[in-house]
Amino acid sequence: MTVKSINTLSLIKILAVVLAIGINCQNPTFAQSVKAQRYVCRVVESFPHDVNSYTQGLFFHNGQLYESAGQYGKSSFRKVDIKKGTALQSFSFPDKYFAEGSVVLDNNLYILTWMERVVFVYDINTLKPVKQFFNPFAEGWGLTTDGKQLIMSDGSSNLYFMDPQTFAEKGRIKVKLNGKELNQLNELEYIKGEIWANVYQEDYIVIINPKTGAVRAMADCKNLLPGSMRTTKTDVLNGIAYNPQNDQIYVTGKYWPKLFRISLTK
Ligand SMILES: [Ca+2]
Repeated sequence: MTVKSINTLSLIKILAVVLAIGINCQNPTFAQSVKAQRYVCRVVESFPHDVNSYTQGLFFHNGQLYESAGQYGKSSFRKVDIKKGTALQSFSFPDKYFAEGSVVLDNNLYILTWMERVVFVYDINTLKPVKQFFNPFAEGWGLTTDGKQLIMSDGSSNLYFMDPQTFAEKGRIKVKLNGKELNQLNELEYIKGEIWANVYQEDYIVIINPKTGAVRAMADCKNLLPGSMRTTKTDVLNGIAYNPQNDQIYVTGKYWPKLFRISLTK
């Protein structure tokens, strides 16, 4: 082998590596191998929360907190007095519906049902029914919006971007934590260009890149609700709401006696 041929071979190898890196940068698989930053949830302020609410959806609209709650025979939607933890206005669902995530987009309130495949739509100002959609997926879990599309979880590692006019799928991402698929994505909140998600039965929240599905960070929330406030009925962490009016984030859990305004620290 001549010196020239070695150089040519080396050049080809270098080009191949450069090309591979270039391709990987475009490839979502590469993006999903990012290692998640770790944060801890800290309580900034505590509020009372209805201990009988099996929290499924939590969000702010025009500075007002709203919550949907699940379980057959107990599902409800309420406009919440955050200082008292009581309902200013509310309605219940027929026993056959298990209400899930909820969100408002363009004054339409969307509420998912778990396995009934119905998506209820109401006027958020009057809480009067507007229409219903068929959920093309077998289950509905969490719901949020980026201001254009609805973003839905179904208990898998996928997040679906849904057309608010038709409830047809417009796209999806597969969520990966440290390169591995992350299942059981539950309540959602779109916060400043990222999707925050509860993971069912886990004490942490993940922060997801909506383009690649990569988890950019995870926040440990296991110390939020003190042991002294837990009973045999206390269920899992669930419910994230962002209030753009004060730039603050609120979280709670199913049958939790408290709702917390939180900050993340390293
Ligand atoms: Ca939410």
